[in-house]
Amino acid sequence: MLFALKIAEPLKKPFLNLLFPAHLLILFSFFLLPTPLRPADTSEKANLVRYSLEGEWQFRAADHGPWCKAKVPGCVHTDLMDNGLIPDPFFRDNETKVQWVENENWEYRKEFEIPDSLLNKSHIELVSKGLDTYARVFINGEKIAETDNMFRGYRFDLKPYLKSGLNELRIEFESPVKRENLREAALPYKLPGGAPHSRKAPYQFGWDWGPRLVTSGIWRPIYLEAWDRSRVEEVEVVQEFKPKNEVLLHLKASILSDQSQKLQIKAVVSGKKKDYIKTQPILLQKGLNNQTITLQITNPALWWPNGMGEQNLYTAKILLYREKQLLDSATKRIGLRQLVLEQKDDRWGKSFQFVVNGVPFFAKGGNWIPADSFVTRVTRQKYERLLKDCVEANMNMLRVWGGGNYESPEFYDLCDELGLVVWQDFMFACAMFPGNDAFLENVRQEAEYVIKELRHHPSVALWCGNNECEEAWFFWGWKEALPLKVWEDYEKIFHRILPQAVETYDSSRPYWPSSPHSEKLGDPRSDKSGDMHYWGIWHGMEPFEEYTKKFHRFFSEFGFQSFPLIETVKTYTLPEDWNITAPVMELHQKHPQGNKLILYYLLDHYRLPLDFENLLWLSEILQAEGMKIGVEHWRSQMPRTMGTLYWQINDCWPVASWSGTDYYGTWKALHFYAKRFYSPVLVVPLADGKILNVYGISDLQAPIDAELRWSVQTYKGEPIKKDILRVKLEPGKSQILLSKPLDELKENFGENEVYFYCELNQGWKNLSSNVYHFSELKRVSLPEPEIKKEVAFEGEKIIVALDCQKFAKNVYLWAPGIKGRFSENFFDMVPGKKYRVEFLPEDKIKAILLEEALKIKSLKDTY
Ligand code: BMA
Repeated sequence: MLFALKIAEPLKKPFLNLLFPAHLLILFSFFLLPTPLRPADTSEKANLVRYSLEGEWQFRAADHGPWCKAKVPGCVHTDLMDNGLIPDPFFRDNETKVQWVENENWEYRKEFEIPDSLLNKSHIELVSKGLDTYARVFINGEKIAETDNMFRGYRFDLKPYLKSGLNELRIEFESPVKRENLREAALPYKLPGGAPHSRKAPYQFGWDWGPRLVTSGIWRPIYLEAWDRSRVEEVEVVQEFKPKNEVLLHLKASILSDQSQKLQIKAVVSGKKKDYIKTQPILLQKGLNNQTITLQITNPALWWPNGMGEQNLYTAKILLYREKQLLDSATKRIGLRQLVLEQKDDRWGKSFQFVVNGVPFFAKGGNWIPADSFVTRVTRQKYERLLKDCVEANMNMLRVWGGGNYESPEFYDLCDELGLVVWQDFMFACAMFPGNDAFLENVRQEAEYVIKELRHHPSVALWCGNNECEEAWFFWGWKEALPLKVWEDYEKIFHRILPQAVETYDSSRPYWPSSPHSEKLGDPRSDKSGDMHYWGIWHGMEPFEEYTKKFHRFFSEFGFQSFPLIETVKTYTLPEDWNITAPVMELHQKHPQGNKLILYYLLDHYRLPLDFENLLWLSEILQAEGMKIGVEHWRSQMPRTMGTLYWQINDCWPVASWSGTDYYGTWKALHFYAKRFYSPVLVVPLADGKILNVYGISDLQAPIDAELRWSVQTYKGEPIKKDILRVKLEPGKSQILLSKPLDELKENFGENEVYFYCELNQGWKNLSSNVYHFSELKRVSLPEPEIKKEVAFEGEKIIVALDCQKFAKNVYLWAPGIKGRFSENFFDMVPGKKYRVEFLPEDKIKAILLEEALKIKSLKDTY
């Protein structure tokens, strides 16, 4: 929930002659050399050719200053940084020093030579996949287009404007803030939200975890396409599941033709084992033509979410021929699966669960925000690392939150490959929007474009209208403060335009108007149906235990903040900033009450840490423990609750936030905890009044026989009692394996003297283990655990073997100076057990180096 959008006042901009001193003029003048164009995609010898316009461009503050070197795709902030013209906005308080950038108009240009072979083509078009945001496009000085939506792709006819030899493409970007203000001034009332009149990533305007960095630029691919006669405009692949293990694939091609003509169309679907091919003649009329080719796939290899089976993928290709000559082709990678959102009446209200290939599954994951304030810096490697880390934490679903961007194609490709189901919001968050015709048409076209871009991805499960706009209207005082017209405009967008777009372009996927939302409009907090954002904890200052009193059907948001660890804090601070109330640390805390809330909760559970570094560290444990309470309770309640997506997976800059992995991808305690609380088989001790229930929860698809071992021990290491039980865990179920009165378990010991430990094993394999504390840990005098460690190579792997004499809470391993991560961290150790942790180095290292650098601490060492 966004209680206060912090919108920083722009600082005065420095004089532009300071920004562009004369010596830079000379320095940058050699960039004026034109770049010869090369075909971007030479693998296919089709008539249609594509020429990339990416790479080196020039930019300047519009109308003045020298042209400087720019990188496309990119944005004005990264270009200014690369030219040394602004400091890194992430360092210390530099964010405040670069605010002037948003008030400038910027222009980008590129000169390129056109080969005659290209000019001879009957059609030459400029294709842009993203211009951020208010752009005017000029070719050889002539204005050919104006755009006002960063989320839409555009195609412009260039044929009439291009000439032989040198051409110039120039794109002007008007200050988004100025244009937003103009649009705002045209309405008699002020709409709530960051920049509701602009179709531009909302988080750029500042969020409660993100800086205000309102940028401009050519942020997605841009290229020329030249073709004759005909091209494939679009392919939709519709799956029809048949009995007897068959799927009919309907490849619906839209083909553009500049004349009446007879061509050949070929459809090819390729799986791992087999290709399915069909060729047929096609009679085209001038204009857009639709043709469907159906292929029958036998014994389909299905696509499954992570943890449920393989992520089998097929490619579906449409090729267009004129006699032997390939004119154009289009390929989509798909996965064969039935993935539905099931909402059926049941004894608690109405279910809200995802069902894949007939199997319901508990959604385990979190909310994804853009991985950088400047998303053009996010490489495929960065996506891959973050998403693989989600898989490693046993997640199967991510929500792409509506205040960021529609993610780049790599993101969805990786989700397809890794089995991460995507809950996709449309990009509307915590705001109300205008309802004039131009805005509505812009939204309609955006939805059409985005749906067509993403609909072939098997990972995408659902389209959701917005983030918290319905909730805000009914619960944040907006309904009372704003005219009814604002709600009518809301209904136009979220109850008409967007669902219609989903119905028209992607009818097999569900549309959900808002997150949160329930069966009854205006009741987004219902625990009977729909999804829920539960923020009583954190924003509402309720204790963590409140989670265990909530039984909503699907938690699409809940969360708690923490600081990043000292290594990350060092990247944006100087030693003089190392205090959470120092101005730089406060600037990197965007929630107005954030630091207070962390301390408020911390004092309930833990002793005050020794120093700054330990406070950062302990805040992560506090956060992780909070999330653990929620998730373990909700998993124990399945099938009443069928999903937990915590807020939030990642960060867009180094900051105190709700994230489980920080800006650099470093796992916070939460991500390690998630790996455990999202494990496919989970053992959970949960107190219910005076009884301790031990739940066994299985997300597996077959029953398993396991062994439940439990014990009560003193923190000092004396065993009190223990037992072993044989249990059968049913697939997709949560069951109580053991119930005992708390008093009986702890006997005559004080509640701060003993703890309860349990584990589920299958043969030698430990499936899950857990600890229950009878008291808050601040009341427990934790003993010195006497941890022994040994570092050794096992084959290629570097393993740290550990054991302890006495109970150890939140054992933490780190190795200063060595890049890499431990497979487990922030874990508890009980005496008598051996622990093995793998070190995953970023570069090859010798075990001895790790042994020398390895450090270990636990909760005991923080106070
Ligand atoms: C959620 C999100 C964001 C916000 C977060 C923390 O509701 O939708 O708006 O960043 O809460 O306040």
